[in-house]
Amino acid sequence: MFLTKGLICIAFLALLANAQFSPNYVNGRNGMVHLFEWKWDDIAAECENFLGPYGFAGVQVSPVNENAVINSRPWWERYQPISYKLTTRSGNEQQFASMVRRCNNAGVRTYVDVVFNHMAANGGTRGTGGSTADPGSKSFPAVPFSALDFNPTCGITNYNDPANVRNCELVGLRDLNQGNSWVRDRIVDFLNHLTDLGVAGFRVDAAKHMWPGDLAAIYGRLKNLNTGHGFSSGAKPYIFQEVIDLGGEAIKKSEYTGMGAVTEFRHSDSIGKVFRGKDKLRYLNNWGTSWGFAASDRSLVFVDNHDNQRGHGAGGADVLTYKVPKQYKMASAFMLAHPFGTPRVMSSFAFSNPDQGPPTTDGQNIASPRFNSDKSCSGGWVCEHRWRQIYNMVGFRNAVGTAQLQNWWDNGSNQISFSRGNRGFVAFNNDNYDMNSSLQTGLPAGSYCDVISGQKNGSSCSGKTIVVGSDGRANISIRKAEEDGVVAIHINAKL
Ligand code: ARE
Ligand code: CA
Repeated sequence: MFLTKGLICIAFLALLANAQFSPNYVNGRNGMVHLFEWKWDDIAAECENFLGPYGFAGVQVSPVNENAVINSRPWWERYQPISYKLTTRSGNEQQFASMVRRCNNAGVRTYVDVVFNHMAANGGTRGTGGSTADPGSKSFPAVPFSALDFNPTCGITNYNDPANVRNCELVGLRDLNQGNSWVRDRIVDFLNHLTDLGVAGFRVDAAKHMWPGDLAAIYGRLKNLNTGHGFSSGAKPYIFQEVIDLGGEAIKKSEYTGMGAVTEFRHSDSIGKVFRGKDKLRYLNNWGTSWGFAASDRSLVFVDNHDNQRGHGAGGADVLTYKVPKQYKMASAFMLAHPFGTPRVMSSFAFSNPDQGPPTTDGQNIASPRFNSDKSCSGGWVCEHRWRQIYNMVGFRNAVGTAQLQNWWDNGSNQISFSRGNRGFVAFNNDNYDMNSSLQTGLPAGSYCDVISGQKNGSSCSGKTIVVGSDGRANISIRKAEEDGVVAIHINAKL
């Protein structure tokens, strides 16, 4: 009894020592973007040409390891691993390594979506790196894994039974046994190889479907980040685990928050309901753990992700996506202006069919995004991160830094405003009537450029100019018919 308690205690301390909750961003930067299905060469260029200059701190990339080639080339083939060779439709290992280097040089950290709960499902016999496999007999020779490395065949049918969720197959994907030492070694080698290449952390796919104890053992063996890429010595990979916990199931995110952050799906769900008008904006005055979210440093927050924007995962009618741009930009601006959590911006390709893969040149090879003169994308890429209302809010977040949320105001309904100390101010109108109020901005007197409607260019502003008086107040007007339902000013946008 005593011995067991002692062991548990030691295990817990070891776990704490290895816990990693910091995204390892370069100082002064904030905000991650998921460049879903982009090619490595294109991401490298994006880090240099756009993400670095506009203050983005990180990029989450699609799975890097070899996946099953599925005939119609749906996006989701990348969640069916064939091996841990770093060859996918996004590029090969050399291209990935070069991308990570170039992004780190531009001040942008890389986070890899790592899939190690399972391998490919039946039918996934040919890999993007030329390897072959036979999922039917659980044979993946390019790792190698054989039937001994997998859990017995059963399907996930009951989210109220943790053993069923963790030991059975998610939608038929061959379920690895992370309790097996050979399996653990292969996973640890894979993750440590990525760390050697200079990545800053991992999104752990399907973490809910793995035992927390197995994950703790794996995380405990991860290398420190590569100091040759500018990380401080002793820094650990940032870990954010995909645990969908909207309540009502047996598995709780609290089983995972001791080891890393979790993807906070309640944030996505709640922000969607609020900005769709199903909840009042004034209720946002206690945004954070009161809404059932995990602690701020354990919450990776987002408006939508690659699953729920297309009805996969915990997708539902309330999720906001690029298809409802006004509300989407308002919700994104709120997420980026508010101090809660580690925000991730989704960057999508346009789709009508939820299975549809990214734009290609020939049905097989992924096409590069094309850029318009206003910085937006074309060629099938939506590039929400290149929408002025979104990238300028990343700039806002960097400008306000750690300043406290102050000067909360609301009209009792759907008009709200707040400041971040004396460094930034933001106001929203989601009411069905105009907003026109004198509000406390917390900012020093002067003229400021609204970074939502425009851009500061030298001493002029291409959008609305907001004049803050010596008492810190400004007249804020957002008409209901305006393109955007939000205005934002900050200290770096002073004219
Ligand atoms: C595809 C086909 C399936 C087919 C399978 C095998 O769509 O019809 O059976 O291949 O041939 C993604 C896609 C899947 C796709 C899979 C493999 O979304 O459609 O299957 O790739 O190619 C649960 C999990 C959560 C998971 C979501 C999607 O808990 O981990 O389902 N999300 C991650 C990724 C996905 C990815 C995978 C996991 C697999 O983000 O992109 O799948 O690697 C409740 C529960 C949730 C549950 C949800 C949906 O809300 O609380 O936990 O999410 O229901 O079941
Ligand atoms: Ca599992």
